[in-house]
Amino acid sequence: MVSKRTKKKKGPVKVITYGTFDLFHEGHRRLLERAKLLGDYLIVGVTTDHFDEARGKLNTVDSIVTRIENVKATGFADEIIVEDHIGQKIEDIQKYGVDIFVEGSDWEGYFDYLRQYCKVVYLKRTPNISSTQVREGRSKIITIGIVGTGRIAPRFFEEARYVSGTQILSAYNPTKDETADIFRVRCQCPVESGDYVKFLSKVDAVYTASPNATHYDYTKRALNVGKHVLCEKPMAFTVKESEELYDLAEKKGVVLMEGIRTAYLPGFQQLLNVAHSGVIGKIVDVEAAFTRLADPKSREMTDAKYGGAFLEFGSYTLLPIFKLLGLDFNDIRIDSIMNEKTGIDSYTKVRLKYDNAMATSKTGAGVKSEGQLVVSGTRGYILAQSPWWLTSSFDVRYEDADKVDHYESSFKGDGYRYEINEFITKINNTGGITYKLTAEESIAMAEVVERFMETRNK
Ligand code: C2G
Repeated sequence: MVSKRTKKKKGPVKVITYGTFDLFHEGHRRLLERAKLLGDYLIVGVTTDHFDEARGKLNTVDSIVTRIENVKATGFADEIIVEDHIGQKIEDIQKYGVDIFVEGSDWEGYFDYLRQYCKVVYLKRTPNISSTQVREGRSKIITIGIVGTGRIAPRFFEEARYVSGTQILSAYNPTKDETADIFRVRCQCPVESGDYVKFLSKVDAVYTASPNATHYDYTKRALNVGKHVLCEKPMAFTVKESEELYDLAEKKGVVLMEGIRTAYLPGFQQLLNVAHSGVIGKIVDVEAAFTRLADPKSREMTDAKYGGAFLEFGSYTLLPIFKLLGLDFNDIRIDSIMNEKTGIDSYTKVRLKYDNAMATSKTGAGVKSEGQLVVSGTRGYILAQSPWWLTSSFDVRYEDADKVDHYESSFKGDGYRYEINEFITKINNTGGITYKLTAEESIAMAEVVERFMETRNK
């Protein structure tokens, strides 16, 4: 029986709608205009960057402030709110006493679950206009060539599909070997061999995914002819080389980014922000570990000069250390256990001492340990469990063991899409160096790499 208390609501008819409203266009304007006409009072929810990232919208151009201003400027919204989490629509409808929920017809059916709270209306989407089109019209498609058709290349190729505004045109491999064939067939993408200069001439940017030893050279040659470069880690093996590459990129006015995937993940960014926010007090120690029992025949397990635990995985472990404690360490100690047969370091511990803090990087290739990141502070600590370098969650813990703040963040696919997105965004909008991994941080990594190689060679 329907209770007599379910009576008709008095007052103005309230309508609510949500969107990113990036690069505000006629489709958005018409949606808001028609939404307003459905009632007396229109509430517009504008999404935060963080929420958009979580739902897979990676390349929003305008800041939330601009997006809100643009909605406001239409004059249709009586109230503007911010949408930052899943499930918020249900809360808002009840909180604001909403009568009608409106969304464009591209969402047809998707929000039917809201019908138990209010009326749900899908308005016909304005044809032939979208933020993606405006974005792509504003900035031309950036073509990328992949250097090296090894294991990472196909994964990178697949991830690039999720970033709009870019297209992988071809790959380069010095010889027509088996990896080149596998890549060509799997990705349906041409592979050029032999002439690197010719390959470079056809693309705007390159992603260097060749063996470690060749990163510097391929990167330098690409920068020299004015190509943007996203280079796999480690980009260089000495401070001099690393500095030279960043200077060259600046001189040529192109973007150079070191491809340490973790640096660009929303979850890792959140972890850094939480650590810096003071909730764990002053940061006193950062311990980061990455170990892998890789195929004994693989390059990282056999290349005595450019493979081994530290050169393969050290970029990951140094990243949170430099991000959280900075670059002014005053002492460094490097210890390795060498594999006598292959000549690689199978286990390396790097200890850094700062004025009032310390850090440890533990890497293993053929030695297994707990792969975790622990950031210790004066009020609590952050624990990110393996695989923390593909950050999707972490905990903040305190003296009171019952009190745990758990953070979850979106992590999609292999995680390469976030660095590709940052790369494309930099090329299109701002140029220069990303704050997510600065040239100074990248050069400091090369410094530790250089010291490691000196220590190892002794
Ligand atoms: N829209 C439209 N016509 C277009 C483009 C967009 O009617 N040519 C509508 C969309 O259907 C949506 C609104 O404009 O209702 C905002 O679109 P976006 O900014 O793309 O936001 P969207 O990702 O659809 O966010 O919580 C977020 C919302 O659920 C939807």
